[in-house]
Amino acid sequence: MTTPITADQVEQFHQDGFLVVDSLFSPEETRRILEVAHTDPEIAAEAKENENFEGDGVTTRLVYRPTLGDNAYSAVASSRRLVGPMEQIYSSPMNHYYTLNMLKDPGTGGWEWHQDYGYHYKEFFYPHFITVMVALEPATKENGCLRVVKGSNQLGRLEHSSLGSQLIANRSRVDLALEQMEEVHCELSAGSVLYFDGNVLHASHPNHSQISRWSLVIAYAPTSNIWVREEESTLTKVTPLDDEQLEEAIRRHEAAVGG
Ligand SMILES: O=C(O)CCC(=O)C(=O)O
Repeated sequence: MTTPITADQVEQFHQDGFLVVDSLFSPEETRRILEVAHTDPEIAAEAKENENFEGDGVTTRLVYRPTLGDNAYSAVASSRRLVGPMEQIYSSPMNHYYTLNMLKDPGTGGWEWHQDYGYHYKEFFYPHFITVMVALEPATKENGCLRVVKGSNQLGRLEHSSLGSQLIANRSRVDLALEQMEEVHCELSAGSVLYFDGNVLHASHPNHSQISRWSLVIAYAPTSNIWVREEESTLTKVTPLDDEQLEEAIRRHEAAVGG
């Protein structure tokens, strides 16, 4: 199955800086990937606790993966279903930059307002940078769904400074953006996907509910973007996987974790 987005959706992405595509992955695929993640010893071993200070000091748990591998998360990251819309948006093949397993369990933390290109302009010449959130569980206001400022991609890159483990966008500019622009709570059903531009301001509240909100957060840049650091990049050009290859990769990972 391929899921091309329409020309209107491409335009909407460029205008608003984000786009939700509902049910890109089926409930069954999502359930299986979540189950793999729950039984994956690598997740338990590699989960980091970040302190993204938001006043209440709870930590944000995630696994950072700078490269693609033979696992279900990388297969999702490389799937044609997920990558096709980005190739349409940028009229370019895509490089994978990193994948995060975001482990937003009850009682874990959120993120202060930032732009992903606020971090990654150090690596990329152009602000052509895109992040994709794949909901493995429903994301709601209650469990700390992502909040975006609609149209904030038009502001360009704002100044960022360190706070705890995070870089945060200049507070007075964020306040002005929130005054002038609309804040959108991106509630997602499991299997739905949020694409957001590298310059979109985004944040999320801690998860104060009893319901977990695991997701994959995957960053890409079109291959036409220029890497500007001296050290070699871990960028990998994505060869899009068809549905059968995605299914096989999920099956291999299930077998590897004893599913
Ligand atoms: O998962 C979240 O709540 C936020 C993730 C995020 O802001 C990011 O990866 O840049």
